[in-house]
Amino acid sequence: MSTIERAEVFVASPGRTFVTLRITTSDGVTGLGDATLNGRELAVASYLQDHLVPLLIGKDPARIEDMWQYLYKGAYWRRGPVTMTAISAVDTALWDIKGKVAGLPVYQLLGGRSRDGVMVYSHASGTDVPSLLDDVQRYLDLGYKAVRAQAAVPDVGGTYGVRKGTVYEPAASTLPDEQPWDTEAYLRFAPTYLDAVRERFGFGFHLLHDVHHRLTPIEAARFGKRVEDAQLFWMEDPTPAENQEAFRLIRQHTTTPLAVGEVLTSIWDVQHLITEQLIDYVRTTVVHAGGITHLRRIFDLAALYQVRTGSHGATDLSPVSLAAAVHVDITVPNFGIQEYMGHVDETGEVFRSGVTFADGMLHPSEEPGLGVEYDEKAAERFPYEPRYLPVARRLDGSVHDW
Ligand code: CS2
Ligand code: MG
Repeated sequence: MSTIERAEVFVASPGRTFVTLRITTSDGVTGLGDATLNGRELAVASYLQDHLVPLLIGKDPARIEDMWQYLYKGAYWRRGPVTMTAISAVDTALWDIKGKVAGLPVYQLLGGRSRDGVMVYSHASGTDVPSLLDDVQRYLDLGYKAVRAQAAVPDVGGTYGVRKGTVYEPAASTLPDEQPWDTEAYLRFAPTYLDAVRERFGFGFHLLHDVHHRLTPIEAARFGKRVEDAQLFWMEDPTPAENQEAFRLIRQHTTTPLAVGEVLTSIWDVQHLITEQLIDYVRTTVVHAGGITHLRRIFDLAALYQVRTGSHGATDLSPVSLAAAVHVDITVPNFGIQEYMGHVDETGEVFRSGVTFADGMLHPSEEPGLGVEYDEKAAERFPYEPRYLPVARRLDGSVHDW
């Protein structure tokens, strides 16, 4: 029987920071898992290196479900982003190995294709409405069928989601950048630029917007109602989702579809959002919600309630979890959309991925496993650079949700 012989944890910053787990079996088969948690990455690296790796050595890599249960129940202290990201990385690496041993791409192990490709959306942004409209045009010209729109709020410095130059990376400073936030200014301005996008480009593509946890439930209800004419594909993270009950209030006031889940890390964290149909899309990911094994559980629960998938896929998710996401997305019956920002060139020097983009869709590699290789020699050229995500403060100086 093949056993797990080695498990290595790599922390490097090729364009941005990624934590990568590589498991190697006694037969020399390797598997990769993404263990990146933007702004708290060393916590996961240590959880893996100091607590999980000693438990992996000598185990049967084929027993994926058993390993998941062993690491989840065996911790005693359950759930949360650090624990679940570490378990996700192990799970994903074992699926990669299983695919390589079987000589099949992972999606074939998950039931095969349900669709020809995985529709994606990217991030258009602007420091003002004209530059936002130019950016939307750019993505439509690239063939995207779905575009997210975010613009800076005039006279308020820190608006979420506005790219600086060619790359969007919010974790950009060695200490948290404190950004001002003015809810009323956002509520007055954001609907106007979403209307401007529809006025310029019409309704022949999907338009998305990320509120990024910034509103109270009643403010989110007001925003959702105001933007109904823009016919959004979704309004994302309208209010912090720890209070799942809040979405009932939003639901009572607006038909704008709701998308939640990128910061949620288990089926229990989205259970009521799904079973009470408080959301339309669930945004949980391979890298933060327990790997392929647990994410499929979440998506299967969602399918029972006609909630569709819409996994997070910003650049702080590595090419490993993006590849795994596409293998899951191409198979699930209730697929909705996949976020895809694309990674910078330096990232591609370290992660060689077989995922391809065409006609507004991503397509999985046909290589056995996930179809991603990690070049640790190249990674040595990009040593770890600690970075923090910003903190938002209201105009009175109190901390707000970033
Ligand atoms: C955002 C993320 O892509 C999104 O929907 O919410 O970019 C988020 O801000 C980052 O992943 C945080 O690191
Ligand atoms: Mg988001």
